[in-house]
Parts: sequence; structure tokens; C-alpha cells
Amino acid sequence: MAIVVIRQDDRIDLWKNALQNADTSVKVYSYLEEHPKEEISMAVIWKHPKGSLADYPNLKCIASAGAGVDYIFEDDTRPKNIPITRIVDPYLASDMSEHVLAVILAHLKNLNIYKLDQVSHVWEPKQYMRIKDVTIGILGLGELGALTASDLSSFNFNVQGWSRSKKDIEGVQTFAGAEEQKEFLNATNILVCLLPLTPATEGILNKELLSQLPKNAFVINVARGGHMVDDDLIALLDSGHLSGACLDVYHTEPLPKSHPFWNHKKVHMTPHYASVSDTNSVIPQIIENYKRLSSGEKLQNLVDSDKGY
Ligand code: NDP
Ligand code: OXD
Repeated sequence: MAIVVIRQDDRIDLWKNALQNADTSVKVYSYLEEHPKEEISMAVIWKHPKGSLADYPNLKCIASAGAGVDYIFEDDTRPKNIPITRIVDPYLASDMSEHVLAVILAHLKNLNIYKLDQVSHVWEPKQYMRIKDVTIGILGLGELGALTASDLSSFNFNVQGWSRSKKDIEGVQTFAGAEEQKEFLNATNILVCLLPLTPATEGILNKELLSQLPKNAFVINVARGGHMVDDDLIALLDSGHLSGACLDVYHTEPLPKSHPFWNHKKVHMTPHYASVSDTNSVIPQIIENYKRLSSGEKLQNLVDSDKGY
């Protein structure tokens, strides 16, 4: 049994070394080096090249190095009947919560607009908003959404959240399912998307949904680019229905230079870095699952393949 790390970014050696150092008795390979493919039982992956998982005849587990697993389901050549695990980690959740708080405060206090004004040497005081006067609506109340919601509530924001099944989170008004979505949207001034990308949520941030937000609502997408219908967002920003958007995720990453988001004054962007798996924090759960795989025990942080998250 052995682990292969498959990812196409510059963190592949960091991940390989962190796994190796966490347990020197485990054999860990980078997919870029010569390695015995039939020995590999676990693939620790992040945005792997499509088709690469099919190279391992004895693969028993696909471990996503992040919380999202949409990119795994997009690969039709993946082995279908083995478990998929994902990252559930306190820092991944608290980093996301901190990011969302920072974006919201920057919006309330016009910091992004002032930065643009500074670049153009413009002195123009603007009305700011108060925490008590805005309602934050969070789409998705899972590991990240639930913590973000309760943290925002502890800062005295009015917070509500929407998910597939009903949740009970102190200080947060919760809504569930299609039938409660309209009420949730109608009362949301700042919408935060923390849904997984699945066939049911793809394109959910479209004209129909975003139009149900009150005028001047602000949209934060920190989930996946595939949730957003980019042209619908731009149309609602241009018509004045939405006051702005802050995006961390995009259909294509890095965002192509020609994309209209780059030059849109109401769009604020970060480069898919709201919250990143910290190897120090997350490697132990992967090694634990590797041991469980070896001894035939139930794995932690399993993905439900029927739901796709
Ligand atoms: P979870 O799986 O823990 O939570 C997902 C939530 O979305 C659940 O509350 C679930 O409802 C809800 N949901 C799923 N499908 C639907 C639907 N069709 N209708 C309504 N609600 C739905 O995910 P995490 O919180 O761990 O992560 C969320 C996403 O955040 C990830 O999938 C990833 O795409 C993104 N992410 C982005 C990062 C970044 O840096 N930008 C970093 C990490 C993650 P229920 O509870 O009822 O099942
Ligand atoms: C994740 C991400 O899903 O970084 O973990 O987007």
C-alpha cells in the first residue's frame, strides 16, 4: 500500500513531504516521479489532470486535499466505486469565516471604493453602513457556512442561512429547501455563497435568484465559479439592482485577462485564496484515513457520492 499525491500546482512537494514526515512508515510518491502504480491505495489529490486516477488499478480511496470535491465528479474516468474523502478542518472553516467578515466590513465601510478613489486622487466621502442595519444571508450551512454564520452573529450582524436540510444554529435564522428560498432572499442585504458545486447548485447565482435580493444587495461568492452566471451578475450590477460583488472563485482559474470582471468597478476580486488547506492541520486526518483504509475501518469525512458533496 502507498499514497500518491496528484496536483498540478507548485504545492506538490510540500504535500508529499508533509505526508511523508507525518508518518515515515508510509510510502508517499508524487505522481510526477517514477512510482509503482499497482502499489497505490490512496490518491491525495487537488485538481488532478483528468484521467490520471485511472492509472491506479488498486486504488481504494480518493482523498481531496480541499473541502470541495466537484472537480473529482467532473472526471468521468475516475474509479467509481471507491470512497471519496474531503477536508473538514477548523482552520479551513475559521479562515473562511475571517475572509467573509473582512469582505463584509470592507463593503460596509466603502474601503474598496476608497482604494479606487485613491488611485484616481479623488476625495469623496461616502455614506457608510452599520452592522446592525444589514442582514447577511448565507447559502450553505455546512462546515464553513455554519461557522461563518455563527461568527457573524457574534459580531451582532443579523444572520440567516439557507441549506438543503433545516439547521439549528444559535443566533441564526435558518431556512431550508426551495420553498423557503424566496423569504430568505427577500430579506438578505449581503448574500454569501458557501454551497458545494453540484448539478443542483450549478448556476444557482443567476438572474432569477439574484433579482429576489433587495435593491443594493451585495454578493460574495467564495464557493465555486460554477455557481455564478457571470453575465447575469454583470447585468444586475449595471442595472443598479446590485451594489457590488466580491468574488474569490471563477469559472476558469486564473481568470482570463479578457474577462469583464477585471475592469468592472463594482466587482472586487481575490484569487481563490479565501481559505486554503493548511498541511500542518490537515495531514493528520489524511494519515488517519490511510491507516483506517489499511485496517478496513470506516473512513472519516466521507463524501456522499449521490449528493455530490
Ligand atoms: P459542506 O458539505 O459541509 O456544506 C455544504 C452545505 O451546502 C450544506 O449545508 C448543504 O445542506 C448545503 N447544500 C448543498 N446542496 C444544496 C442544495 N441543493 N440546496 C441547498 N443547500 C445545499 O461544505 P463546506 O462548508 O465544507 O464547503 C462548502 C464549499 O466551499 C466547498 O464545496 C467549496 O466549493 C467551497 N470552498 C471554497 C474555498 C475557497 O477558498 N474559496 C475553500 C474551501 C471550500 P445540508 O447540510 O442540508 O446537506
Ligand atoms: C477547497 C478550496 O475546496 O480550496 O478546499 O476551494
